[in-house]
Amino acid sequence: MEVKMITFLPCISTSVSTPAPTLAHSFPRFSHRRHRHKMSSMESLILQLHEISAVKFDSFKLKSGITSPVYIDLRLMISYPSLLRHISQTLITSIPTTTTFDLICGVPYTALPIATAVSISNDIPMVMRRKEVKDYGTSKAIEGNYQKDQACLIIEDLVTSGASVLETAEPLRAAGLKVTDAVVLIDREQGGRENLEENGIKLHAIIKLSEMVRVLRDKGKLEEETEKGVLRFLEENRRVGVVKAVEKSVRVKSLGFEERAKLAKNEMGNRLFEVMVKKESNLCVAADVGTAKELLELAEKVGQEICLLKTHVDILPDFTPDFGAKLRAIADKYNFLIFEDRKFADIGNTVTMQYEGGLFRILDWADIVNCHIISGPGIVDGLKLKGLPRGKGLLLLAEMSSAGNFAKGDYTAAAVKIAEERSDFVMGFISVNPASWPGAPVNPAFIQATPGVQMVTGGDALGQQYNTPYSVIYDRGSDIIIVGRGIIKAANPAEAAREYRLQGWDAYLAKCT
Ligand code: S5P
Repeated sequence: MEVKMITFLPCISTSVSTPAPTLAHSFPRFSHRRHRHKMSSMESLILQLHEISAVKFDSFKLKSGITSPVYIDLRLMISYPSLLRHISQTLITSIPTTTTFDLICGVPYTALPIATAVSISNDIPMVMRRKEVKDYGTSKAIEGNYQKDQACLIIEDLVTSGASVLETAEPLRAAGLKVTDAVVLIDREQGGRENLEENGIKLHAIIKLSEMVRVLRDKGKLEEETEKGVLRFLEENRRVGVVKAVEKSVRVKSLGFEERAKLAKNEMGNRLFEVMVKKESNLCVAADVGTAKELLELAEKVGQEICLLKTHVDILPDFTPDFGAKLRAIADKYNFLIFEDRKFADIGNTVTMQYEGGLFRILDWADIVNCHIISGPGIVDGLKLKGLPRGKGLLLLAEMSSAGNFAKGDYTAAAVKIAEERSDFVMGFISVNPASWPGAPVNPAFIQATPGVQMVTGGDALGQQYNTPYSVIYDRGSDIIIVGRGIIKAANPAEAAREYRLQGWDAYLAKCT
């Protein structure tokens, strides 16, 4: 392997701002001289990043699908310790003195070494946000020692839309920490600052992408054409980001669940909206426990917090014909609806029998069921034949949460069409990202319910993918969070359910204001 020799420009002094070991940290405000020092430090950082090829100029397809003339990969910095030290010192000394904090937290993964370097050289305690929450042991989303109401500064390497900073802020806030500031090495200037501001987080950026290209051009590292291309790209994409944010707020602001209840053509859809408003809950618990006995106990524990309880009745070895009546009594006591996640997928005639008969007699006790549309609209007509006269509702699986699934594009659009044509029985969808469906927003009479929800993003070993309550409700345009293991495996499911309910409801309120 070829080893490239790189000479780094001198690091800035590390002695200027080592804070006293008190709890709240802040750093001296910059004097004029410090400002000049900051400028040259920024320039030197830019040149070093360019030298190690952490910044590349070409045509790159980004995760979002857009083609960018610049690509930044800051993961490389861990191979250059003096650069990492330089970055961490520049980051921490650029925070204004008015900003005080007790702890720092790096956004996983790239900013973790930066945060660690800041923590060690400035004696500031650090906490760590887990990207994947274990479902064994302590199941903690935040690692480290902290106390409620302590202020936590978020450290990030690169901000585009600000989504990853928000994903880290959310579990920190859920754990009782205050998050009001984030410091980032590079701001791509594509709406991140505005998005974070809207969420109560002030962004302190060391390098703006536009400044970076100007410095590289001044230092002869970039052609004029390339500089212009990047600046043009930034200008166009900055606008896109802002317009999207505005569109989103206008769209979701318009209707709350109360108004949407009146639009629902399906009786059960109307009832569900009303339960949600009454209980201030958009939480559905996926009661995937081992026995009917445990399920009924769980329903008692979380009943107060939920609008829906979702069952998989075919996993209960101790199922008895009176299960439905027992669950119904608990549902009535706490005012929630029962959703049997049967995922029917057969032809119309067969599903009528599966719905009504067999061991489970789902039609007798479940308020809501769901189905795939793989077999065409006949499946919905079959279920409707049995369900509509009894006032039941149906959710169509328009998208799925598991990795590599095929429910997307035309398939999702077909589900919407089938629903529109049968809206007396179809009350909504199982969805993942309805805000991005073609023609979104979807008819607000339909309810969107989204599985794959935990306090932090991540997944399990079998392809499940998790998003946070905030991102599901606010960013992805859903209405209901469906939470299974995040609640049932928690040490205290009732408390966890309450936390999810509050987060889900706050995100809904944020959409409406
Ligand atoms: O696409 C889907 C659709 C559903 S209904 N992905 C899902 O995970 N589900 C269900 O949601 C799944 O069957 C399970 O009951 C629940 C998710 O559970 P968790 O433990 O991963 O939160």
